[in-house]
Amino acid sequence: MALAVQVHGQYPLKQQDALRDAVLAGFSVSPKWLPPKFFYDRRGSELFEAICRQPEYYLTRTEEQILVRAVREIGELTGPGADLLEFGSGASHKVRLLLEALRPARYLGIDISEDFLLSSTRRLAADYPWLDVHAFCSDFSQCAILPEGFASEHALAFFPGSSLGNFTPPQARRFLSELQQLLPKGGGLLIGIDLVKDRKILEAAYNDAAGITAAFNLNLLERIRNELDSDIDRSRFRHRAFFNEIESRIEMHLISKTTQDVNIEGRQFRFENDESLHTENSYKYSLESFTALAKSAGFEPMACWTDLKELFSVHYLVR
Ligand code: AVI
Repeated sequence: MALAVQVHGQYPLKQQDALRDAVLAGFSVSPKWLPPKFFYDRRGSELFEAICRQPEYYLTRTEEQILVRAVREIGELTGPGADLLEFGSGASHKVRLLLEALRPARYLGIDISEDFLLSSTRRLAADYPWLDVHAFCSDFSQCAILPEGFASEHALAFFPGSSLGNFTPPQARRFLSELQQLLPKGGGLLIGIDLVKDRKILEAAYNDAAGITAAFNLNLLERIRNELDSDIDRSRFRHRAFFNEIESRIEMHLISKTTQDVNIEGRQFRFENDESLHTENSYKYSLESFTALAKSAGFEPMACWTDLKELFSVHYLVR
């Protein structure tokens, strides 16, 4: 019976150092940019959970509907007793849809947001006393690794939410091939991928009427102000998100409302009026382009499920 969560490895990360290095580097180039992994402090993780409940953000509910429909088939494909490894586990909501049908031997939640990871896995352990629950705080955008002893024989990696879309295509290929090498022969990857669609639907999802995505984007500046020595002021920026059709990605930016100088760790950075800080890409794939990517990383596509409108897809790939 699982009474507690076993915490592994890299925990705690030196996130403050990583944030400082990324801000100093990203603000020194033109166009200015920051990697999206820094969205996820506790407040950012909570805002992301709120985004997932917005009516415009079809991704979460569509993926959940697909998983509910496909779970029995997934269980037949994977069989019981696996190590279930969830990358970017966040609130560990979606995995709950799989647990009863998959009956894994162990669950490992992997996330960059330390306290969020711990509270979510603790709740999971309390709700599923038969499950052996583990937590691994890790920045898998740098390198996909696992605590020792995991995925040695029977493993299923779960990477829901189209989080792969936040990697550039070369980063996505590298991550998939690292993951492929971590899995035992016959090990599987169950992955959610958002699909290219009408620009209106895509842009609405990243510009919800309640302003939650805007708050999520602007929280990055709050985080810089709180964690670094900085006077950056979120009220002097606005949220912008649009679909870049050529690159097949939603881009999120923070736009400076004025010409301003921002101080960070003793250095000064000039933002011109309307200048952008590029904070996120969210790549959208076709079924064919994702399958080709997965194959190029060494995976064999075994099954794929979509909703009737083909908004979202879930793929089962094996090593
Ligand atoms: C986590 N990731 C897949 C989300 C996405 O849709 O790219 C993050 C997000 N950004 C804005 N809204 C949601």
